[in-house]
Amino acid sequence: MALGSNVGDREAHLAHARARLGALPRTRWLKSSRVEETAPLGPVPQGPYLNQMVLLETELEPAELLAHLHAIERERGRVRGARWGPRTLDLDVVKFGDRVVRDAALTIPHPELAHRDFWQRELADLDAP
Ligand code: PH2
Ligand code: MG
Ligand code: MG
Repeated sequence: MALGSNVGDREAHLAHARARLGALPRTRWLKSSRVEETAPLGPVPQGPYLNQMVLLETELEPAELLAHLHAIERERGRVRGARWGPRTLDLDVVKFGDRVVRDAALTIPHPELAHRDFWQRELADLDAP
């Protein structure tokens, strides 16, 4: 699960997300990566992000997990604006075990997975002992 924030109190948004993810039903917190400040990607001019990866174990289905993620994003005042635009909190499922999901609401693995250096670094953190 990837966390991102580039509006408002970015640390507080990530901390809220970690607390809520750790308390999801039928879900166990395993570990988290470093938090990195990253230059904004994409066509929209915006401020730098804080990004972090967390590893969870869950019995939730991907669509159930996604519904929780959207609720947590809304708790931090997330407004769905321009695609790739600035956001208080973004929670993306980048991998879900070996599951492959391709529907209108959710694509797993995340299409940007191979293209984001910081995600690769953060995933490596989760692999480290
Ligand atoms: N997310 C985006 C758009 N651009 N840039 C960085 N550095 N980090 C992100 O998480 C990010 C982004 C859309 O989700
Ligand atoms: Mg995203
Ligand atoms: Mg997202």
